[in-house]
Parts: sequence; C-alpha cells; structure tokens
Amino acid sequence: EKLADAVIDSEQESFSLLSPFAPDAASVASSIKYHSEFTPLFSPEKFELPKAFFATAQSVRDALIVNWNATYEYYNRLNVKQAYYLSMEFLQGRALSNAVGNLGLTGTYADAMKKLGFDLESVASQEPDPALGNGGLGRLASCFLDSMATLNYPAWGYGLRYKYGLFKQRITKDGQEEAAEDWLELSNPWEIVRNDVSYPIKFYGKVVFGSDGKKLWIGGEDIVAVAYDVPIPGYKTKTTINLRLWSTKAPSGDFDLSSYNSGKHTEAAEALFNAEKICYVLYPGDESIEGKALRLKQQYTLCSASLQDIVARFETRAGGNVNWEEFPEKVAVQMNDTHPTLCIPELMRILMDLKGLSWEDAWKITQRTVAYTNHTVLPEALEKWSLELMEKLLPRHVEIIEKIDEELVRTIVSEYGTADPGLLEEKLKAMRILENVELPSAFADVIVKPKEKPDIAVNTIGQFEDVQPVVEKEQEEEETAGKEEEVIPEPTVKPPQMVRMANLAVVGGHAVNGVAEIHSEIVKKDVFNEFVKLWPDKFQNKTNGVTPRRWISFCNPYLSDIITNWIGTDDWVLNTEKLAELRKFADNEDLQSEWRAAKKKNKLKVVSLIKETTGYTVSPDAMFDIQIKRIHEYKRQLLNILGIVYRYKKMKEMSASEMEKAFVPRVCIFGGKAFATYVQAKRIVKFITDVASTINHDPEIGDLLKVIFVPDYNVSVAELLIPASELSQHISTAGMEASGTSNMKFSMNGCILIGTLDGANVEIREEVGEENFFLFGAQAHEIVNLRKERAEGKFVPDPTFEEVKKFVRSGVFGSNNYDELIGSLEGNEGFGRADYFLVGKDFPSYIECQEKVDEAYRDQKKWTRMSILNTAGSFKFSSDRTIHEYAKDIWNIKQVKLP
Ligand code: T68
Repeated sequence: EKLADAVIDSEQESFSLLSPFAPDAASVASSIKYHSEFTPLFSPEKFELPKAFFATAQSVRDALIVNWNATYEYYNRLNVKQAYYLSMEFLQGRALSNAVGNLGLTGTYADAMKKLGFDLESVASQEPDPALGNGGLGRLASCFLDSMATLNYPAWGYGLRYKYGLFKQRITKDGQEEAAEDWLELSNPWEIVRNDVSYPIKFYGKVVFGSDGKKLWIGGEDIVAVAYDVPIPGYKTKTTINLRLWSTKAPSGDFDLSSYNSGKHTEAAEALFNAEKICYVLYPGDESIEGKALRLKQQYTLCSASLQDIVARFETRAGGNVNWEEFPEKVAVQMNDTHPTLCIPELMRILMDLKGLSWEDAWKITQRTVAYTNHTVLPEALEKWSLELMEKLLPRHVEIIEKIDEELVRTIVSEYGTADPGLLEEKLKAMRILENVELPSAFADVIVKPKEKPDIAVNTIGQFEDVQPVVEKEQEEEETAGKEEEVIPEPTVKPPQMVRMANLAVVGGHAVNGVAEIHSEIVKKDVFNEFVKLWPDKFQNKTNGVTPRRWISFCNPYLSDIITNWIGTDDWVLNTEKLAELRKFADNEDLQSEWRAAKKKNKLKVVSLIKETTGYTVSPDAMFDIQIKRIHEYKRQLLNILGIVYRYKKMKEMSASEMEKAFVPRVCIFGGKAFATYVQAKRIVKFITDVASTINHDPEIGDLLKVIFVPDYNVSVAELLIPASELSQHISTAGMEASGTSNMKFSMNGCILIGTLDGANVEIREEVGEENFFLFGAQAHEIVNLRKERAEGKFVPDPTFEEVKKFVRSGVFGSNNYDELIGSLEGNEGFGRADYFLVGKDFPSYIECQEKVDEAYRDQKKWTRMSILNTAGSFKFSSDRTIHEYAKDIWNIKQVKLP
C-alpha cells in the first residue's frame, strides 16, 4: 500500500524550499563562512576565490546530503525496484550552478555571494571539470542521472574515480599534446568517501573445488574498492540520487614494513601502487600487454564492486528473508556499452559460488537483470579481449563464459540443425562469444575448424589496426631441433582467440538497445542480425536525449528567460513539449530581435573565451560555425576543414569587394580531443591548427574568415560554445554516428545544423522541419556500394575536390605536404583505406550546401525564424523522454515520490 501511495505518474508536485540549511541569503552566507572556517581546505588568512568556491560547494553539499539520506532511507523502507546505470565514463561537468539551479536556490546563492563580496558566476567558474569521461557516451550517462533524479526514479550510477581522468589537451605548433589532468589536486568538495563501504576484488589466481563442492577462486592478487559517493540532485524535487565511484587501494597490511625498514622503500610500497594505479587514468594506453591488463582490471573492478554492492543492498532490503528469484524484481542493471559486460559472468559467479544457486537459476536471474546499450556499429570498435589474457586475470569468469558459449552453441545447433554444415558454420561464426576457439567437446563432430586468416583487430577506441600473427613458437623449435642445416619453416599463423564482449552482452542480457532510430535499425540489420533472428523481442530503440536543465536553462539564461516570457511559464524545463508553443511566434519581430540579442550576448562571451585561450580576436558579428566532438575520421573534421580551405582559396582568387559579396563572415570553431595513440586523428588536429594560423594571419581575409581550435574541449567549454552557435556541423559518413547528442543541444539552443542523414540528425530534421536543417551527402544505404565502386576505381572525384587537395599540397599551410592525410583520401599505397569515410564523395554536395548556408544567413529574419523553429522543435530530445522509455520498456521501475 505504501508503495502504491508513493508511486506517482508524471507531473511534479509544486516545489517548496528544500534545504533546511539554506533558506535565505543570510543563512547561506553564514553556512559558507562556517565551512571556510571549520571544514577548511586552505589556510585561514584570506577568503579568496578558490576558497570561496570550495566553501560554497560544501554548503550546497550539506543540503544534498540531507536529501540523499532521505531518498535512500525511503527506497530502503519501501524496497522498491531500483535501476543501476554502470558506465566506465561519467562526464558530469561542473556541479555548483547545476546543484543550486536544481535546488531552486540560484537567486539565494547569488545574493549570498554578493554579501560575501563575490559574484556567483566567477565563484562557479573556479570549479575544475571532473575528468571522468571522453565522449558522448559519458555525457549521456550524466544527462541520464539528472533525468532519473528529476523524474523521481529509484536509480543509482556506478563508475570509477579516476585520479587523472583522460588528459589535458594543449595545442602547440606540433598539434595536440597530452598532459595529466590533475582534477582532484585541490580535492573534490562534492564527494563523500564511505570508508565503511569497500569490497575485495581479486585478479589472477586459480579455481579449485571447495570442501562443499563449490568452485573456489583462490590465490592471485587482492585489492580493495572503496566507495566515493557523489549526490545528484533532481530539478525541483527532493529526490537526490547517488553516483558511486570506486577507487582502488591495497588491503590493509599490504604495506611491507620490514622491507621499508631495511631500506627497500619502493618494494615495500609495491602492492599499494599496484592497487592504486588501476584508477589513475581513463583509457590507459593499451598497446602493451600491461596496458591491456590494466584496462581489463578497471572493467572488472567496476563490475565486481558494483555487483557486490547491489547484492548486499538486495540482501539488506530483504531483511532476513532473501529470495533470489526476486532479484530481477528489485534490480535492473544497465550496461553503458560493452565495457561493463563482465557484469554477466560476475553476477553468475556471485550467485553460484557465493550464494549457492544452480547454473540454471543463476542464469535466469542474470538474464532478467541485465540489459545492454550499444553505442557503435563500427566493427573495429566492438570490444574483444584476448582469451589468453582473460584466462590469466579472471580464470573463474572464463569458465563461466565458456559455459555460456557452450549453451549458445547448443541453442544454435538446435535451431539450425546439422544438416547444412555451411549454414551452421556461418551462424556459429556470427554469434559465438569465443572467436577462433574449437567447439566445445560435446559438439566436436558437428564441424568448423578455426579460420586460418586473422581478422582486422579491434581496439576499444575504434581505430583499425592489424593483428600481429601469433607464431607457434614451440612447433617452430621442434621442427628445427636436431637439424644440421638451419631450415626456417613457414610459421604457422594461429588466429588470436578472443572473447567478443558485444556477443556476450547480447546473449546475457534481456534487452539490447541502439541510441537513435537509424542506429537501432542498423544494429538489427547488420551488427546483430543473426541474434535478431533468434530473439527478435530483445532488440529496441531508445533515442538519446540531453537534460534541458544543464543544456538550456542553466547554460543559456538569456534564451531561457525569453522562452519563459513568451510561453508564459518556466514549465518547459520539465515538460519540453511546451517549447513547441514558440512556433506560433517564429515570425514575430519582437521575439526575433530579443532572440538575436540573446545570441549576441552569448557570442560575446565566446569572443572572450577565444581571446583567452588562443589569443585570436574574432568578430561577434560573424557567423559562429562550430564542430565540437571527439576527433575521429568518421566524424569528418577533415571534410569541414577542407571546406574551409576551399572557401579560403576562392577568397584568394577574388578582389576584396567580390569576396565580401560572395561570402558571409564566419568564425569556424573546432574543439575536441584526439585519442593519444590515434595517429590520424592527431594529424587532423595539426592540420586544422596549421590552416588556422595561415588564414588568421592573412591580412587580405580579415574578419571574413577565422579558424579557431579551442584547446581542451570539455563540458564547461561546450556550455559556452553551444549557446553562442549559429551553425553546427554533424557531418559523419552516413550510418557511422550512432546518435550524436551535441546535435540535440545545438538545436535546443537555436542553432541550425548542417549534417548528413545519420544518427539522431534524422529525427532532429523530422522534428524541426526539413527547411530548417541543411542536409547534404550520401545516405547510409548507399555507403557499401560507394565504397565498392571506389575500390574498383570507378569513382571520379569532383574537380572541386581535386582543386582543394592540390591547394593543400602546394604548401600554403606550411612546409608539411600532408601526404598521410591527403593520401588517405586517395587510398595511396601505404597510407590507408581509399577514402573509407567518403570525404571526396560528399565534398561537392557539402560545398554546395555551405553556399546555401551563406545565402540563408544573409536574410537575418529568415535565419532567426529557422533558429526559433529549431528550439521549438527540439522537445523530443529531452533525456526525460528517454529515461521514461528506459524505465518502462527495459527496467520496469516506477517513479516514487518522497514524502
Ligand atoms: C558515442 N560513443 C557515439 N564512445 O559515438 C555517439 N567508445 O554517436 C552517441 O551519441 C553517444 O555515444 C551516446 O550514445 C562514445 O562516446 C566512446 O566514447 C567510447 C570510448 C571507448 C570505447 C568505445
């Protein structure tokens, strides 16, 4: 009954003041002073900016702790079903403005700051961006937490507390340089370390039978995962959910005092370092075997600590009355991509080896609990692990995975029979979890030898690399032994045995979803087609979304005030459908001029950012044209910069007055990190910055064209750039961008998109209207044929493309002739893949589309109308909508209102 009372349908109750600690500006100010004095992080003499930030954050945290405690006390009491979102990345962004905004205390805090002699904005800008993510997948996880809390869903996030995060990007004359990002240097005021919440994690060792006949995993290396909790407040609700981040350390007692006292200081602390280094860096380089092992340890730490914690909570909430069959009725685990797929064998291990369940029962429970979100269709980005490495590091899990694989083989054989060995071989090859591994002995006679040739290998970031063949050493030695003349035998190439994590995730979970309609279709048609034939009901679409709190309301207060005034309520922050009401004012001149004025104010902020970070001065009257995302060949920053080069070349061929007639002034802004070992992506960064320095210093060009690479792109930079954007680029090769989420943020902020029919662009265009979207390029269904034609030498490049490449090679942008970059577009031997991403194919239609952009921008009334209609049409892309869908279709959880 209590549960039924608490479960609510959708509307939020009207909001009342939440925090007993911060009811008015005076008490907020005194709480801040209190923290600066009694929970100090700095010396006491001066109350200056960084200190003001930390004390302010601590005062907000007090309120969050009260609400956090109330939230979980209530969930514990009702024992409601809870969703757990597991992700290797969370890109949280700064928390202060977001927290006071969600608590409804922005005004109060602004007044309190004034009393203390500061302004809230400069205090908030002291906060370092937490460096716990890399791309869209990580930011999506953070948007989801905001929506889950806001919508009062019982939920919880799990991740890792990386000490250094990804890296800090510096742009030098050599392109991108990476440095350690020490984001915790001054401590993190939002986290609460739970020294009493820690779990043992084991690596290596061996599996034996215990005296009770159960499997025991013993020996090896033991470490401990400790919980750090970050409270996540919902908007206009008391619900405050948890992001629990694990940090690793050695078990107490592992510090070797006698070695230390005998002068062997490094050896004495070796175990401490070995444990702590697991959580140093997000995506440590994995070219070495040590690097690979470290990444696998990270993934296993996340899965094991989180599941031990979830299982413990399930047991506590059940009181003395544990019924394991109820586990999936109380717990939903969502795996953000394949990185947490070890959850499947880990939950099996816990249920069987520690709780004594049978394989059958444990399997049913695991499958009903776990679900998997796919974020990529690039075959080389589908994660695989070497079986050999995994066997060493996680011997018990490999036993379990082998058994899951065997059960899968059984299902496939019974579905397709053995009458047609060719067909069966094909099915097994597509679906088995273990790759290049002999069939389990029970099926030894039903066919299939491991294939002879290695595939293109995988690495987790999505670059292509060739597999190093494994040469069978012993065999080689045997054959040469005892022979007088050295005969070097042909090495036998043995394809590497791999564990395919995506296949494991599909088999072990009850739901698999893509992140935009077109992506989910590709997932079904191509990536997991064979699985779809077996289990069609598993596959779903959940189009991504972004939180309108951070991505309009807080980052764009000018626009938000205008929206609220014209719609007549600020309800749209919770019910984004209301944004559609702007449509009827799209041609209203008053709205249009307010709209343009807001954009201008946001642009002025970016003018300062650019000056500060790059030294360049840009005009706020030029069109701000932005592409910000991870640097990746499929995202085609190269197409954008070649388009700019083409524009520059045309300008150089014109007189000053012709130029001004032909082109609208633009500031073309790039931002994004290239993964440290992704050589081609780093070449692209270098090329962009070279082009920038030539064009920006060309006196004939002036304000007509500027190219800016904003260094160290992160959430805070995005919060400044997106509100100031007028055109943004989402120009991936069709079929390759799973969804994109910045496209949604740009559209919400009244930016017009230029893009291909890819990912969520397709749905955005449908919602905002095709006349308010600049479309170009080949479509997803044409790509395979286009590549084939290219390989057969049938592609005839457009003269504009030849012209732009020649111009680059002529040395205008420095002595570098960019052979590797330009060569990759041509498929020169040794340089790459014959323009795999079809930059050359799409170039002419891109250039033509950019001409239409210039034309449209000249008519500012028309442009502003398009801009308003983008905001008005973006309501579908709130992560609130997405989270409602996950809650209903995958997690089966209900909203619960706190008393
Ligand atoms: C992104 N993926 C997709 N991956 O590229 C993007 N991958 O289209 C989508 O909108 C977004 O996910 C959210 O669904 C990523 O961000 C990674 O960052 C990544 C990192 C390591 C390994 C694989």
